[in-house]
Amino acid sequence: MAKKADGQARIHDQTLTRGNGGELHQVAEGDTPVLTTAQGGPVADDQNTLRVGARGPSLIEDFHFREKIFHFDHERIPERVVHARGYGAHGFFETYESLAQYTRADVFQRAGEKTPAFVRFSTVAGSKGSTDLARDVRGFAVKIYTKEGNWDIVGNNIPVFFIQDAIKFPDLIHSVKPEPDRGFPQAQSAHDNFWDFISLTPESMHMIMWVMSDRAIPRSFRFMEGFGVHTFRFLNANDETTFVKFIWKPKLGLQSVVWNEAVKISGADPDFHRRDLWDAIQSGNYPEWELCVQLFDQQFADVFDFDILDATKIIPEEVIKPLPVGRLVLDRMPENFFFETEQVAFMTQNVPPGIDFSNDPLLQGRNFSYLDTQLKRLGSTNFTHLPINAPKCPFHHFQQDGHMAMRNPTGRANYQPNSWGEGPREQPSRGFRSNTSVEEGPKVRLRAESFADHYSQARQFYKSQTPPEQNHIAAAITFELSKVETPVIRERVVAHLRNIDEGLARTVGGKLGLKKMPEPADAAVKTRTDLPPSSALSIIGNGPKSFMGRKLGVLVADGSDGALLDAVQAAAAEEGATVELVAPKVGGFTAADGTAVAAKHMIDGGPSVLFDAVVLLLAEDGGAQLAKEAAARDFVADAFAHCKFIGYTAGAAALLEKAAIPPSADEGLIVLDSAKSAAAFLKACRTLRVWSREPDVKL
Ligand code: HDE
Repeated sequence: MAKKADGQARIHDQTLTRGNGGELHQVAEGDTPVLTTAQGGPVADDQNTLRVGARGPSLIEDFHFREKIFHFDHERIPERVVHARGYGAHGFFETYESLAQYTRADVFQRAGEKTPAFVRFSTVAGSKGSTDLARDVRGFAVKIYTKEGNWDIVGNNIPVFFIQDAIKFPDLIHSVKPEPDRGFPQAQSAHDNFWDFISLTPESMHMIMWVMSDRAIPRSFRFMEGFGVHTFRFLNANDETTFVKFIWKPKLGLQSVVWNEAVKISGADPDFHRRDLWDAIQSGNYPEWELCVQLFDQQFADVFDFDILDATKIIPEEVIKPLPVGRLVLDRMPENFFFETEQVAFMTQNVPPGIDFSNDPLLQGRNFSYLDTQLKRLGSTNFTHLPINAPKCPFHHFQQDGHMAMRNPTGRANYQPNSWGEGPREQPSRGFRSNTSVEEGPKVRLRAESFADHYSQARQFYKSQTPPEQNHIAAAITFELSKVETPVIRERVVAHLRNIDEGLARTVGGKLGLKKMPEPADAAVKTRTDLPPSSALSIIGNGPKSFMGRKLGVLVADGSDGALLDAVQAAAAEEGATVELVAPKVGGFTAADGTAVAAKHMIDGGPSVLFDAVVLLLAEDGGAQLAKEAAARDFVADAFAHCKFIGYTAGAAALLEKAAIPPSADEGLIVLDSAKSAAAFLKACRTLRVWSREPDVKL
């Protein structure tokens, strides 16, 4: 009998018997628990409603039916107003060294200590059921269950944001969500409302460079960075403060897909990112990130080129080197998606003693919003009673009652001070203390002048990209604006681009077919051209050092060389990569030596966009046969167009020819004829893509 963690048993081995009407009933026997109503009453028949005669009307007296349908009708809770689509996993955070010098946060005191954590990754704009590969920012929300309360770093995979003040958030989100009159497009920023808002909001320009870059189409949650975005504060035991920014760096390096691939993945596997995380954790390949901090003091803040309270700015890693302080490992999937991932409630205001906020107006607004949203979504002030949200350290307070109260406070005292000697008391020495910075000034609605430069870091980001990445940014903006139906909006965006990079503006303007370039947008502060490129900003420059954690798709058919397949699989295992076989039939194929081998996908269900590199392991007959099949030709043509490494046997010649790929087109096409060549191929795959091919494929 399979047991669930909560002690309930799953029903799987019941006896089948025939009911009165001849239909099959499953009857509990032996250890199998008896099906009951929610009130615990045993159920005799779960197949038929109570009715008058076999063909008569149903009776409202049927409390079992009524309860079952009532509960079903209320299964959905409101989806998150943003970040609705997400996927989570459990793990732990391990502290490298004591950071007592900077913070008294308990989680940073002892080297080697492991603290439980839960992470939820998400897209922002799409509904709960939207595709994983939408062009979008990814949420990267981490809850660390420290011994002094939950610490949530509710971050994104992009270190800056669209707006500088929280009051603009509803406008931003309204503009990107489906347009209200027509109810579309879903999970897309490529439409008039979004670009209208953006073109009228110059502070968004730095973020726009990031979301139009490949950062917005990651290959996997496992291969993306996470950022706390805002400046926070550390407070040590003496209440001395240090400013801090948080960055998660993936152990397996950065990787994204290309846009044409993203579009096709959305069709082939809308759950691509979920499945990837699930597969990795279930197979024991636990994803890992290093937590890095950028630490600085007021003196640095005073001289830095930009305002450290402005969430549209980064502090380049070359200016303040990120210091690794711990690692996050995800090693367990939730047992139930709804119970944990859907009900988890992250809140920026969840900080333990030793961590505090800065005056970033975006962060201050968020600290208000996240508590509010939990009540709407989870329906009760008691959402902290849910196991996923409850602290794992002891907690005592006098909050009581409310909807769905799950705790049973005992004793007479539900207030303090009290004369009964009961209940918890404050502890000034251990408790949370805010930093004591002196704040004064007139009550105003005013954006600081130090927030006024909207283009310099946008330019720095663009200039820090490799040529293929710059091309992708231009292509993405062109694509998005091509979906914008109002010409003046397109022109306004190009006018902003002129303040970022003239070449980029001209490329986009040219590809859009603008008759005449617009004047550069009015800028409050002239774009700085002296900011040095930052190599940390490029994905290609921060890719993996091996093919570890990546997936190889091997196209096989009857007659394929089994020994060579073994060699490819061994070489992939050596790299730490996984292999999936794609065959004309999912039942598998018969290798040249007569062995029957099972496949994971049939060709239609396993297009090459699902893999990081592919092998065409075909005998001559198999190659000739597949050359006639559109799905097989697409498999090869897409792998080539997406600049992937392609290993192939001589038998694949006909297929390559039909897919219009010259066999020795470039160094990414590698002949496989021995175990040695298989190993060399897998080694070549480490660079992931043959970017030199891209100008020729002209996607
Ligand atoms: Fe959020 N955001 N946000 N956000 N956010 C929410 O809280 C909000 C912002 C982020 O996996 C909501 O529980 C405001 C920046 C993540 O459950 C809501 C502002 C960053 C998640 C909310 C921002 C984020 C959310 C909706 C402008 C990156 C998903 C559901 C000031 C640093 C967490 C919920 C999860 C979710 C408000 C801006 C990250 C409505 C008002 C900047 C990763 O409270």
